[in-house]
Amino acid sequence: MDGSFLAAMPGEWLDTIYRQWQRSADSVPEEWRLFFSGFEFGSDSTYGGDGGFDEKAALKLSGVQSLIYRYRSLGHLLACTDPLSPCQLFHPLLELSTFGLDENDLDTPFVCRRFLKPRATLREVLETMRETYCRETGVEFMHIQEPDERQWLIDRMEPCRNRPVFSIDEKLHILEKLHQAALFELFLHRRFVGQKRFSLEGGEILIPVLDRMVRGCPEAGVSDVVMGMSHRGRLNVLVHILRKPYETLFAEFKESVSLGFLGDGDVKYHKGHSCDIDLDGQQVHVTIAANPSHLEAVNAVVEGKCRARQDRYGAEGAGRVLPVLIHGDAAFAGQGSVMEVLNMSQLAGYGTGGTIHVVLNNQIGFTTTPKDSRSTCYATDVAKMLSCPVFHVQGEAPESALHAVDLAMEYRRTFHRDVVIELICYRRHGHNEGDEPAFTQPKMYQQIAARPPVNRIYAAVLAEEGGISPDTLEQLERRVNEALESSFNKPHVERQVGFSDRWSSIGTAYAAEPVETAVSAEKLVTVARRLAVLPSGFTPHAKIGTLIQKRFEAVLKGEGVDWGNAETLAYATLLDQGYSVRISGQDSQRGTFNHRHCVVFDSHGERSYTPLETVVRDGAGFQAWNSLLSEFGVLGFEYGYSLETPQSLTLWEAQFGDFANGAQVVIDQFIASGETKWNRASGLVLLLPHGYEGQGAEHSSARIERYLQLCAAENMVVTNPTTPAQMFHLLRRQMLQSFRKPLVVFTPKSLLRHPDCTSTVAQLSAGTFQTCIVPAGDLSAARQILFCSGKIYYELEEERDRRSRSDTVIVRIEQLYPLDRDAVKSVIDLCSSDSLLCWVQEEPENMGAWHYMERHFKDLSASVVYIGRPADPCPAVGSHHIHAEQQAEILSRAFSQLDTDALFY
Ligand SMILES: Cc1ncc(C[n+]2csc(CCOP(=O)(O)OP(=O)(O)O)c2C)c(N)n1
Repeated sequence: MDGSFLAAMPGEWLDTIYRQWQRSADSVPEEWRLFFSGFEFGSDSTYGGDGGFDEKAALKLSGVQSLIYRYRSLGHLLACTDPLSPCQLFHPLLELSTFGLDENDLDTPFVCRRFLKPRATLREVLETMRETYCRETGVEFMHIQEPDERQWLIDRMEPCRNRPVFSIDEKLHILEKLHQAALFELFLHRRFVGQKRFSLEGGEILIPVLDRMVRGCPEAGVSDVVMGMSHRGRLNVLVHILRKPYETLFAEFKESVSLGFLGDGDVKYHKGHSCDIDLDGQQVHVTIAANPSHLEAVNAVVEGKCRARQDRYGAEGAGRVLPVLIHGDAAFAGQGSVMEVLNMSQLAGYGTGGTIHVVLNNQIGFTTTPKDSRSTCYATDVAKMLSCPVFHVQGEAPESALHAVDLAMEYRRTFHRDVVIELICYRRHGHNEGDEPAFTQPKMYQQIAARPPVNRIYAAVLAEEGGISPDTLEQLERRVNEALESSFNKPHVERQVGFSDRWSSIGTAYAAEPVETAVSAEKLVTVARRLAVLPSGFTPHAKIGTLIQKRFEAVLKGEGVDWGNAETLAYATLLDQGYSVRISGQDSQRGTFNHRHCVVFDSHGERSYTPLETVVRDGAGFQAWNSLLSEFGVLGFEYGYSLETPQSLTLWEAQFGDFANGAQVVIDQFIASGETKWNRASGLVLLLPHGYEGQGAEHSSARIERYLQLCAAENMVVTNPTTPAQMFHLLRRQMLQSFRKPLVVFTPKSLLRHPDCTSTVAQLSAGTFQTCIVPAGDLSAARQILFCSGKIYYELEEERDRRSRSDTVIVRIEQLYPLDRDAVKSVIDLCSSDSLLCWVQEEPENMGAWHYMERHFKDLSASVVYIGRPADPCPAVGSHHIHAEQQAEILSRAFSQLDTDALFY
């Protein structure tokens, strides 16, 4: 605070905050506390002798206070954390002269506020600060705005100078872990020459770090650890942390192992694993999520998995389940999904009680060095958005790293917030072992080649410290090598992968048989009545009150059940049967198009009420969350949630289906292919608003074509239902069928309020989801059949009635994949051979379901005319007027096709 700043402050305000400080120092911000204490000290008539004011002494005192503050804030800039660079000894902001101090002040005692001692010499202060913040651990924590959290950290770092004393046993354990990490890589290198393993060498410290975390679980009250990481060092983590037997991994290298399931499988360094570890009688379940190559994409999945487990454990869940994410430095700084997931940390619908992030900073990403890959000082800077501590630890200082782990575990447990540990190390080889890093980083790799591995460095440190015999040290290394050698020829035990525990009762194969999804009218009335009752004194917005009543009346009357009503009844009846339901997405509580209103708000306050919670059975729950404005992160999260919850309907809703494109990675690499790669099923539902209503390029198409392109081997189900009853049965089917496959639902927008788009209670209380809707009647009498899917059906129907075209039959394909080929075939077989067959769609020819359906029609030897918009790089036009013309043209073509040979282009 300089003089000009103070001069600009309103005197009255300054006076008020000064009085406030006098009453309670802690009630004002820290900078003001320091300022006022310096001010009073300076005005203390007893200081400086003779009742006079010693300005010089006051400035020195305030300099010492500033120095303490500055080292806590910026001491990390002098921390010696990079094994490849000499330690930095100077920083202009941390020089004594910057604080108006010099060497002559070193032995002067000063009064110190908020320091270890109330009085200390400058030398003691400086030593404490430098040892704590400028050795192997740099800490960023003064951006945290909670004074308690800062003080909490200070109290745990400064007394031990961030370097606690470890017992001999602990040191030997650390060395054993380092030997395991290092010797395992050497072993793989020797035994499986030329095979990719994404070696951890250079970053072996990761193993004792994770080991410490897992061992700290019982004390932290953690029973489950859910981890996510990419390729680097993953094999090492699998065997040494997840306890995957060496022989199983070796069998994978020898390719002498079956996948344990039918499917495509995945490379070794993407596979998941889990184990139960007994730690002095306490069980800790540790699991690592399978992940695809796309860096950082697994983060949200891990968070979703954790949250599902936490929800299962109830109130103590957040404490019991620990999410741990391991990142590469380039990926952490570069991938946007990192920020999306960090942003979930404190949100009621997505938080997991704090994630521990470990950034394995090997100072390179493939061949790119930090100067080309980030604009920030640290690879971890994005994490500071959370006001959480960041520990930067030298990658050859295992004891310091373990101290950071202990702090991180305790911090998370105390404050339920994220925490970051950056391990600054190097990568001994190229990106993979076949790559030559000297092509691009010749100097760096000369330096690395000359560097002894960390297990040797630490063994030498222990030898020098004494207290451990050379024999003991040697034996330790020998034991580690023997374990590797003896496992090489050991037969491995095949392990069933996937569909265990909560999944054991779930079928693995898709089955097309209709599922009993109907609900009796009596039951529907009972649940609808319950949904219509609001708590006493609760006054919703008048329109919402009416909507709630109308929904109930429709069920009582047995007709006029609209989309929102049917969807709500589907959830309610599933909840009533003991299933849980979780829906999340942007504005999903109300529904982007105002149709859901599953959470209602009191007009006289902030109170909200969720009627569906009243029909929940014991042990289940209903959750509806308005999500953060992210598709990639949230869809990944919900996919992760669905992996843990086979008996829960998990739904993600896109604001407009178009925006799911931001989550394409999750769709391609998890949803569509997760089961064939990893044998992990998901019953996740994607609700994707779709339909051409003249809203322009990005509010029209959910890109039906993209989902259909991803479909094969019955990996997922893609639907385009056209009636509320169909939606009701479809959602219920998702839980009641014997298997779980992701379900894509193209949901309507204008149909939500279309007068013809209603269903009767009879349609909910009988029948099931119809994959294809063929109107009753004699097909052979039809002159033309219009096949279509989705909302265009209503426009075709209206046009048909307007033109009195009883010669035309409209067939709706409600489930696009797996296609009910028999149903389509029987339409083709039953109609006359002279009938004209058309496919009508709103989407441009290169989009929508046309090319997909064309293939099926060809297989059925049916010649089908395309009617729809011409091919276009853009899904829809921007002008409402042109949209209406195009729409009219499609309808006109659909009903004039019999009289013309021309296609609509
Ligand atoms: C999204 C994405 N882009 C590119 C790649 C290709 N790729 C694999 S590893 C890697 C380097 C990652 O660097 P870093 O995060 O520092 O981890 P490291 O490999 O150095 O441990 C790259 C670019 C990928 N797998 N995923």
